Amino acid sequence: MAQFNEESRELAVKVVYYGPALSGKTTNLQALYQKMDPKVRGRLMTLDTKDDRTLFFDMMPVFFKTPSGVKVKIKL
Ligand SMILES: Nc1nc2c(ncn2[C@@H]2O[C@H](COP(=O)(O)OP(=O)(O)O)[C@@H](O)[C@H]2O)c(=O)[nH]1
Ligand SMILES: [Mg+2]
Repeated sequence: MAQFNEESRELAVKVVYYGPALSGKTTNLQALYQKMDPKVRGRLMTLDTKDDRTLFFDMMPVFFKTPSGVKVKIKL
């Protein structure tokens, strides 16, 4: 999902990946968090889903501004 607000020049992007339990979704997000510049990444929110896999998801916001002045907000 991507939305661009021309007035505020903000681009909001949401990237959702889904897959079976234990297929590496959380591990993937943790690896991205480790590699990402702390200046652009928000808090990695993970919930331990060992007991109840279907209810929860992980989320990491990423924020930065492009050289042309567009504010980019990504939710992974
Ligand atoms: N061999 C291998 N194991 C992985 C890989 N990615 C994740 N795992 C392991 O698979 C298990 C489940 O991963 P997890 O990220 O919790 O899966 P999720 O349920 O999709 O979030 C963990 O024990 C991980 O260490 C991978 O690329 N290779
Ligand atoms: Mg997980």
